[in-house]
Amino acid sequence: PQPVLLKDYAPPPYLIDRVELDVDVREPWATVHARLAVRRNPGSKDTGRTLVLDGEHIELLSVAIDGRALAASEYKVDAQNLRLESVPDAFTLETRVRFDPWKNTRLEGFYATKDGLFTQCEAQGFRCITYFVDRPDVMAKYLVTLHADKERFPRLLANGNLVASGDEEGARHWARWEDPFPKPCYLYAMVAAKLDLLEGSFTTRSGKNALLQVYVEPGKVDQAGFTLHALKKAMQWDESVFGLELDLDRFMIVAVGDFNMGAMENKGLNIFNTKYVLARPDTATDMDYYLIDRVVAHEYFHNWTGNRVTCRDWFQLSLKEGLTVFRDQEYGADEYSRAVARIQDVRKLREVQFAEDAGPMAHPVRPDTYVEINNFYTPTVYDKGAEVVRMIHTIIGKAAFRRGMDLYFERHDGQAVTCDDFVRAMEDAAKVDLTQFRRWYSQSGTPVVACRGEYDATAQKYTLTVKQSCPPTAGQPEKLPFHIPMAVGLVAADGADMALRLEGEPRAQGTNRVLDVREAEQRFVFVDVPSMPVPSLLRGFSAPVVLRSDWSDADLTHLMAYDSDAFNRWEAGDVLATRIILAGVKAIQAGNVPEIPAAYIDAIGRVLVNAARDPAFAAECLALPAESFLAEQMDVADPDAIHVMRKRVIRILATRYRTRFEGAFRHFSVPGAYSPDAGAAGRRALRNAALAYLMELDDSTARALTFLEYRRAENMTDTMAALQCLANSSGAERERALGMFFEKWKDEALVVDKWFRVQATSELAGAIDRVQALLKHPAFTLANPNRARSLLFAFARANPVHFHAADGSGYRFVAEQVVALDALNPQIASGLARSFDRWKKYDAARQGHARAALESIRTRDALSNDVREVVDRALA
Ligand code: B3K
Ligand code: ZN
Repeated sequence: PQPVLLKDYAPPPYLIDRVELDVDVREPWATVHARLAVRRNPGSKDTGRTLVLDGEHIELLSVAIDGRALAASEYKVDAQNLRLESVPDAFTLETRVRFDPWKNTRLEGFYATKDGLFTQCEAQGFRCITYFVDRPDVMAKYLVTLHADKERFPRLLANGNLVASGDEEGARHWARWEDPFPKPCYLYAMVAAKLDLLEGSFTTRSGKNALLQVYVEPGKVDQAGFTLHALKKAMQWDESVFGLELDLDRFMIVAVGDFNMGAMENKGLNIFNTKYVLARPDTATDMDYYLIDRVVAHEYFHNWTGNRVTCRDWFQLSLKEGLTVFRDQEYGADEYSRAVARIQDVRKLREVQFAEDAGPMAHPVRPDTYVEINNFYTPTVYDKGAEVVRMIHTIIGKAAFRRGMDLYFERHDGQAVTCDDFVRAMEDAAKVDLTQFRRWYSQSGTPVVACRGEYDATAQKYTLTVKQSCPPTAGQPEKLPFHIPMAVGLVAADGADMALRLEGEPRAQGTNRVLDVREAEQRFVFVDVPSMPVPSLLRGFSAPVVLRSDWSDADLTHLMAYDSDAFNRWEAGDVLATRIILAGVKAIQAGNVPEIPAAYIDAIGRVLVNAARDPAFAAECLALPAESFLAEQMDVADPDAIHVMRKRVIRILATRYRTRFEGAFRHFSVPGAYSPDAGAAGRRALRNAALAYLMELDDSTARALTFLEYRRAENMTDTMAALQCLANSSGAERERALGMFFEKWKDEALVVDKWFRVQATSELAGAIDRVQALLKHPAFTLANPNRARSLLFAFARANPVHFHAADGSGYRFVAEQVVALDALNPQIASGLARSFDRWKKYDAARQGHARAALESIRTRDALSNDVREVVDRALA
């Protein structure tokens, strides 16, 4: 297949203003009758008279123009398109198609699951429902009528408002929905299913009463309450922070167990993976609750950033995704702990997005080419895209950012626009020039910012020299300097922030300020600096860059203790831990005994002593950098030595502070009824971090403590924390706990997913054999994406020491599963194939095994475009 290029964008020659669908469900068929109001696009330069519609996996039954049925000779149809020659300037096009939703294992378009039929149209699934001009710059108003068996499919839902419904012959019924807002077809949704319902309401600030509905599989309403609560919080937040309110009379969330991703923001009818809807204290962890809150907010926020203002083309995906992630991050920061939320988001960005940006799938936030658009719903488009929006916020400030958002909606409501339109609204509202800043949208790769500080005691000056560079990435050998907002402070020996005055300024301006780094090399001279400071750089992680600085270990422990920026207090510890582990890895490789500086051990001791001030933050400080992150820091990654050294640090800390960890485990218990709020979750996080340290000693006392905890735990957070420790331990408690867990939860799919995951990520020897055995477990199926993720993705992404086994067994196994999955569901298969992204980071022998595994995928015929693009790029 030919790649699609951004530079080839042209407006559509024909527009569709109105869509009437009549959908009839009668197993095995869904029959769709579409009436489309089509007209020439006055904005198109194309003067041809051919209308090309997209359509895949559907069988064309009839075509008519303005009521006249066309003969087969009057159109051309193939596996991708329906072509009509010499069409009028404006006309009504009618088509009838049918397809079998029960055979749709791709979970794209309209597909059947155990409780009924659901849609997923983004990015290009609508073409699997009817013939259409399937691109986001074609926006239409929809009127949809659904017909189905009443007993089997009691709920008939589509976007917008219910306008009529009734019974019809053969024990069937129908419902008609009208969406008053024009929308791109990727936001289309319909559901015909048997579901239970939880309802609520929300009065918007302009006084409109909106009906809120959460639909879940029968018997699960007791797990839907938190989602309804989160939806109301998100509605409230968007009104108060951005002045945005719901524009519909009704907002629906439907949960489905078979879903390719997290959730989907279809207008007025969001469809969610059950993982981001269902929660009860005994089935969901604190992290599950937190993610539900963020995802519900994210999808709701899309109603304005994505739906009211949408993307002109798929290269602009970050226009809605980067902006909406930024919005859900801010929501999370306001609802929970800002510092902890930021630490977690940055950890993920650096573990996953930085690796993507350094690998074969590297692409700009606004990609300029793709083969399969579904491969570009990436950490770069989402999370780096959010960082780019955050940098604009940092550069122009909160008030100007809000004016920019207002201007963006004023200009573009109801339109399909570009990332550049967004930046222009921000520029115009703030009266700043973001010309250079726009390079963040077009250049891929993670910039490296190297800082060197020099103190001149006589002149009382501190000079910070900042050099930026960006490594070459796929298709981009050279980069131009970025505009980088760098938030900094200078920390004095007593721990206080110094007043900051740059040379040439009349007076000091606060103790925390944002430097505009624009050149390849730039100097910032601070004056009136009374003593040698320790610089606190890139506070709050103000730009998505790799920061290098010449801090000593003592500088870092000073920042850990005193930095007024909480993120940088955590970051100093993370930098120091990374330094120690990487030095230890070198020592191990050279056959020496690694050393751990006493200053670091003492600093962790202080974290424990002060933990009560902010338990959630302390828990983050106790979590060492991930193995995957450490691997990225090496020229040739050594997964075994990283694993050994990282564990050694944990064990040394556990031995040294055993009493303190035991004390923390007892002290930070959470009495009373379970609540997922930040305070209670933070105490549990600390307590369970302490337990994990103790279990690293893997002696009988620790195992007994953990097993007891496993049995007495009353919520899933504590249960899973204990089970995870036991799954990594060699004692007999392991099998007992795993057996008890499965027996108790075998009917709760999301909990069974946890059971698979905890085994797939176990670091014990023989992991791969156990994973292979679990493939044959009666509860395992490749057809359910959550289940596939819980076993296969967990192994390939979160068990580095076994995935990268030196004999290549991990690679071979995952390659086989990519092929097996591809036959069912290309999107999920291609996600798994991306586990090979960083294969060139490893030694020659591992590279040989990885290459062979990738080749074994590539030589299969009937490979999907999704997997082919990923594998071709990896092998290029
Ligand atoms: N917009 C959807 C993602 C669609 C993915 C298509 N492969 C969910 C979200 O970002 O909110
Ligand atoms: Zn989104």
